[in-house]
Parts: sequence; structure tokens; C-alpha cells
Amino acid sequence: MDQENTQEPVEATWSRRQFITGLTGLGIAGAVTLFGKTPIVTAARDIFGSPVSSGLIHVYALDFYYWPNYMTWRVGDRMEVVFHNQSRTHWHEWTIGRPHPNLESFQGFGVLNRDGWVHDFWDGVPVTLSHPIGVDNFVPHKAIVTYVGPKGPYQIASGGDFSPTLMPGGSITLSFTVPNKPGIWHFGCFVQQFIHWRTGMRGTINIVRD
Ligand SMILES: [Cu+2]
Repeated sequence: MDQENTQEPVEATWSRRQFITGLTGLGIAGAVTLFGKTPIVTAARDIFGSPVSSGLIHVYALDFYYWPNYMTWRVGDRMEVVFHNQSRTHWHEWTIGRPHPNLESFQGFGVLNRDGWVHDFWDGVPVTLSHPIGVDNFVPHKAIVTYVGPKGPYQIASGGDFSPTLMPGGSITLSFTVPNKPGIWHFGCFVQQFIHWRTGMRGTINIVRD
């Protein structure tokens, strides 16, 4: 169990999604160009039999899914995750949290009273950001963030969960040590009033201990 706070509703004026909603419609997914590099994977046992990803890995956002959409991380491992938006037409973000979002609260269009997660994985986690390319906005929320280089390209914003949102073709690198928060975590993209999430932009991270 991770200790948790009760989270106040995010201020209603927050406009990240509204902004994105206005810019882009759900179009036909473009051609998928993918998989230039292979994650460095070390074999390890875990309850699902999935190998542990550590070191340099790549997470790709596409229309409308992630690759990979399942990962196993190990507490204490050093990670360098390069998050790419491979879409040619859509903005995508990467949030991690739990429990599973309540779809009941996603049905209405209009103001959402909070972001998707009750518990943001990145709360209190030291993370270094580097190599920002095509960042639409980055919300640090409660992470302990170090920025490499000038802050301008990070487009630092507030409101909602920890989330880099990338323009089409964008990428950013997140370096961190997997915190002692074992168990199942979900990740997802809530752009366009959670339509991306509902369409399939979601995945699972199983965090194991040795
Ligand atoms: Cu998305």
C-alpha cells in the first residue's frame, strides 16, 4: 500500500484538454512507423513471467495505443524512458496512476472535476527530464523534477497529474529510479476528454521487488 493523500479536485479552470480538444478531431490513424530501437531487457522472475525492463527503454504513443502496453519494472532499477509521440496528427500524453480510472466520470463532455488518477505514480518521485522535442506542455504535479537545459522547451504547466504532453513527432526523456511503489499501475492518455483512453490508449506497469 502506498500512503495516500486525499486529493482536492483540480481547479475547474484547467484547460489543457479543452485546448487539445479544440485543435484536433479523432481522425484516421496514420501509418505506423515504429520500433527503431529495442528495449534493453533483463530477464527476471515475476509473477506474470514478463521480463523486467530497465535502463534505456522506449515508450511509443500512437493513435490510439501505446507500445509497449505492458511493462514490468523493478523497485530500485535505474530507468531512462524515452517517450515518443509517433502520431502525425494527434497530441498524446503519458500519465501513470491508480486505481483504474472510473469510467463513470468520463462520460460527460465539459469540465472534469479531476484528472484520471486518484494516486499519481510520480508523487514524490525524483525524475530528471531531458531532450525535450515538441513538448506541448509538461505538468510536474508532485514529482521532484530536474530539468536538463533551458526550461523553455519543457512548456511547464500546472493542473492534473504528472504528464508530458507531446505534439506529433515529439519526444522527451525521463530518467528516474523506480520508487518503492510495488504492484500494478496503469498508464494512459486522457487527451480529448478521455477519448484516447477509452479508445485504447492505456497500459499496465507491474512493479516488482527482487
Ligand atoms: Cu493520446
